[in-house]
Amino acid sequence: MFTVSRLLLPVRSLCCVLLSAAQSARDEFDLWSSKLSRLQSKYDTLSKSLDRDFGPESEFHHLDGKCLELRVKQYIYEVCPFASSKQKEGHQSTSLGSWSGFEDRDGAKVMKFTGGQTCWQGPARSLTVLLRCGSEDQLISVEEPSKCVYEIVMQTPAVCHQEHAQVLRLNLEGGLIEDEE
Ligand code: MAN
Repeated sequence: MFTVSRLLLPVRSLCCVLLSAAQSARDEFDLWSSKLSRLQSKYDTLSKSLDRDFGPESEFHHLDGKCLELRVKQYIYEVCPFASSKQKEGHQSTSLGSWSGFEDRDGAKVMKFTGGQTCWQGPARSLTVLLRCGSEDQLISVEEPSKCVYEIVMQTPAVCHQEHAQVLRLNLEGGLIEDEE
């Protein structure tokens, strides 16, 4: 005998099949869309890094993401090349400026940080990092030649050239000769 419930049975199971197919399509969509956004953010990070100036031979690349510190008197100075700079005292942190790029000073490359915390009755703090050849990345000294204008000397192998190597070799050879005498 024909009943309405017998007719509804296949319709109900068809409905279940369709619902579960729709659910798995949604799950798959979510999975791929999260993979896509992860790839997008990796792509953004990489293309930002490619856009940045790490020097003609990428000699400054190893400093990206690195921060160097130096304690002078009550302050700790922090320089994060390509990012930020700070003057820290206890729990307080004062911005000395954000990365604004390399500049040329007297024929040498310097790192500039500008737009830091405004000085009382003075300018926005800014920092110039003077670069010297050295075997390790290290901050050497800090000065404030005028109020809230800072200068830090940093040594790094990134600025070492053939001439530096030659001077080292000559010094070493000189030392060896003296030792023999
Ligand atoms: C703080 C520090 C100093 C700066 C004065 C200016 O004490 O940031 O380096 O000279 O403020 O008022």
